[in-house]
Amino acid sequence: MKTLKQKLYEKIKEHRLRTTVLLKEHGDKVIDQVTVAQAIGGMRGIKSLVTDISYLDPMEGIRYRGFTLPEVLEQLPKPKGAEMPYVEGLYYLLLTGEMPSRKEVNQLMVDFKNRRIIPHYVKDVIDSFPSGSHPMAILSAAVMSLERESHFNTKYKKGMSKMDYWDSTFEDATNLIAKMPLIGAYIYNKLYDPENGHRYPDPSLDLGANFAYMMGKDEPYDEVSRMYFIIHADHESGNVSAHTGHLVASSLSDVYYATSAMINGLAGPLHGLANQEVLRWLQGLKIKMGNHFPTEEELKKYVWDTLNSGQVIPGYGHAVLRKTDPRYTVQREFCLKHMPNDDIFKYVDALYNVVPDILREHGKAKNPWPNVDAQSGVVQWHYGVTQYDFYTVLFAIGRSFGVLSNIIWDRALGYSLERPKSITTDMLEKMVGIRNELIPTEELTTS
Ligand code: HAX
Repeated sequence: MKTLKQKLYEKIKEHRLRTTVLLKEHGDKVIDQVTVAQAIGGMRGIKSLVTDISYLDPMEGIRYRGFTLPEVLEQLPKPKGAEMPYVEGLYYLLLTGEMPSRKEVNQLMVDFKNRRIIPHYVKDVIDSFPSGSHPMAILSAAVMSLERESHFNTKYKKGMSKMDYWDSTFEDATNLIAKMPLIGAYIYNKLYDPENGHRYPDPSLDLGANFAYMMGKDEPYDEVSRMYFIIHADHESGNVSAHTGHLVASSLSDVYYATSAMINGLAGPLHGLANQEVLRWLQGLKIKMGNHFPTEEELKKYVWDTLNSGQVIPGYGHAVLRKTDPRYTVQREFCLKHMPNDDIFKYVDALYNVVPDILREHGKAKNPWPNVDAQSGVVQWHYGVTQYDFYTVLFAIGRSFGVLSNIIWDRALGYSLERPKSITTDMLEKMVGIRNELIPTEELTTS
């Protein structure tokens, strides 16, 4: 049986030809245009990134390598009797585009287990953070401290062919992915459960179950972890975390620099941090309601009060999606099955019935439907992870699977250093005919 790395190399050799033909024979064909609104408005919708790992359809939601989330959850191999598949299998799928067999996943699990050691200095870095530090800042620094382990850097310094970049990047990426859950669990225990203390990994457990064990959480938190890491893994390449990882890696910074940067991008409240914001907002609602469950009118008032004070409704809206996020739906179904009477789930459910109509009436958000973050904190809270500052760390562990798979492929296909062109507001005004003064032509054309 071929290892994941051997299989990946076969795929890389096939794919390189496709990219070469596209570049050499069709490199000057136009695939998109850019409007003023796109240039000022965060480059929404401009087709300017290429990835085969995942694709986000506005109406359907995410597909990993062509598979919808329900298909991924159904078809990836699972531990005996489990509902949620092995996360290790997802890595195989993202990298190769093929659903792995149980044997292939077993082989990969051994590889992951061999890489799942965190050097002592990483723990020292975590331990040395001052109190009040956000767990995402600690995670980012912990990942950064591992940079000295980079195989890519060592080989690059010795002189390495561009055709071999992918190989040491694969080694770095797989080492880091295997360590991320351990780092996350260490941060959790350090910040919130020092009495339980640090647990060493259990070699008999898969990545998700071992994470649950190291967090000190009982079943079905292993299922929750597998579900969580899988649904957060990738959302094509333009979102802030994925794009940051890709951008930083495009300068040939190694995966430790790129992943730390990805984590920093994810830590914003408009992106990954929205999951903690949702819980904070829900807790605010609960406190306001005292001992009773809100009526529909009270819910509507809470939502309107948030909007009228100039804040966004966390967990709703999306830059690309125009329907309920399938990642929300996967978690909702899990809640309906395992925790239908959970107090906070009832709030989330009740809000789902009022928020979309209010956002429509409010008239700003292009997408009034819930995104992944509207549900994810609720599941964590139910299983005892009530420290909502930590939720984005869980997102980051999941997201590293997609970002790192992309970086391996970027290196394999020789994707270029990212360098879009900026222009000044004066130039923009001239281009649309607001100003008539002449602007030197070279300023409009140089790169
Ligand atoms: N509540 C209130 N207003 C909202 C809104 C919401 N949930 N979503 C969008 N809007 C507003 C925007 O702030 C914007 O207002 P201005 O014109 O005053 O700037 C307007 O509607 C148009 O925005 P849009 O085009 O619909 O959305 P964007 O692509 O600009 O932004 C966001 C997408 C996800 C950032 C946005 O919907 C938002 O702020 N949502 C709440 C935060 C959130 O849940 N973030 C997580 C998103 C999923 C994710 O990335 N997870 O990691």
